[in-house]
Amino acid sequence: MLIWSAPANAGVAVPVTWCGGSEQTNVERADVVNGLQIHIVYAYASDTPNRFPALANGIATDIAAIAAWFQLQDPTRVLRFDLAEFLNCAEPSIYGTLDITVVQLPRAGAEYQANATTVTRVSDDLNAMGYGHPDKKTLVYYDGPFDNPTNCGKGVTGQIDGGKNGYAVIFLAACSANVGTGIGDVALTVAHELIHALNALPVPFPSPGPPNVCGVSQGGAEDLGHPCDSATDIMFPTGSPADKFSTQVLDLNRDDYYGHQGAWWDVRNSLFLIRLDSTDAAAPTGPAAKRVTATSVKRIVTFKWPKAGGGGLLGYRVYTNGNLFQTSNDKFYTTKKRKITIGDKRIVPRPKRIMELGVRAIDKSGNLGPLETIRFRVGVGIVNAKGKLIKDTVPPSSPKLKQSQVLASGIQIRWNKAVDIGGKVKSYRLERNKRSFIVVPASTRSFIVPFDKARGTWTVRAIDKAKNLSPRTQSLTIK
Ligand SMILES: [Ca+2]
Ligand SMILES: [Ca+2]
Ligand SMILES: [Ca+2]
Ligand SMILES: [Ca+2]
Repeated sequence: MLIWSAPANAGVAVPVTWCGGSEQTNVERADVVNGLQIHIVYAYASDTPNRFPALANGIATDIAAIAAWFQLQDPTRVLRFDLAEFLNCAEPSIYGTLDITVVQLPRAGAEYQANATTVTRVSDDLNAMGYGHPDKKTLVYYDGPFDNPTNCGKGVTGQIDGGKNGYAVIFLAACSANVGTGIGDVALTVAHELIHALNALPVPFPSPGPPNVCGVSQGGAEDLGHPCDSATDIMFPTGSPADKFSTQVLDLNRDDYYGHQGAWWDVRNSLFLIRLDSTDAAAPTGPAAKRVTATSVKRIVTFKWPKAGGGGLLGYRVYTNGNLFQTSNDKFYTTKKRKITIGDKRIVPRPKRIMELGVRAIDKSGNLGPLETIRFRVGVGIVNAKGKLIKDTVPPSSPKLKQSQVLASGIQIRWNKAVDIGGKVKSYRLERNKRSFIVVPASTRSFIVPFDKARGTWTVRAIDKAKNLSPRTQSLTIK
């Protein structure tokens, strides 16, 4: 468990040595922090030198300075960063253990350099490599050519959850040379873009909205994404290399984007912030992996899971093929249900296709329980990484009743065979008034009910080897 505490010298840059040393990896390290978090990527164009070894300590120093400043602005909150476990690390600051991944981008710098498309291209390429997890915002230090020397970064607003749009990108080529000083425009820009990425000041706003956003009235362009009332606000549209954290504030007067009273999104509620005012630092337990399961009928998939433990449970986050099942611009996605059905215009489960389904519990302080995922082959069952069936969870199709016949010995109920895509039909269950009357082997597809027992409503269900029961046939009522 990590202990978060306000540094005594908050607001002053303290050099941090990154514990990874020269270690570089382009895949994320195992998570050690429970909660929605910010992951850092250093990404360089394929024809640009990798400067990460020279920048690593500076990135960690800047992040530590940002966190210290943030906590000074609001002692009840601090940004939650993705940390990793590094052995034999002597650095006392937890920011020495930031999980920073190093990615050589697939394209040459010329393809990233246009200001209008840099963020899209960089994030698309990182998403294709597996970044952009729904529980993470991604802070990218982009190193490569960039054609707007006055734009040091961009944070994407419009989405409060993490995921494939949850990016803040720093354009190192346009920033001044003070990366890693913990002061000056680079660290301030990182803070500014991260706050945007936590969805600060997304347009449009309800009316009334934030009172101080830039507009024609302030003598500037119609820039509703920033406050214009004071250059000391961290979200002021422009900065200078001489700016310092000690003179910057998080939402002057607390009326525009942080801790305000308005009806629009408040960054202070972001679950990417650790609640230092909460006594609940424990992650939920469960849901138990063994009982996370899915089944399907035709093209409707039902995904279900057992209850998680731990106090203050907010609900469950559900993922389909690596994306949140639902997203919203003004709510973090959770459901209190323990089952969802998938199959509409948005997601069409096709028979035999594999879907990856995941679930994890989240509590009111933003602590996340373990992520449990299964791979489900529609119409078949749960499969392993190679696609091999490990648990048949899907019942056979429903058999169809045929015309029954009156014989000398009784009434013969007849049905057509059912199909089980992943396995085999093992038997049929003849039911009277929805209760089992007899189970017969799969080779049998008729049964003669003696006249004295024939009164009632009759249905048939198929059973597969895993004992899954099909839906009922249409019914036959004998009076
Ligand atoms: Ca990680
Ligand atoms: Ca304000
Ligand atoms: Ca908890
Ligand atoms: Ca089956």
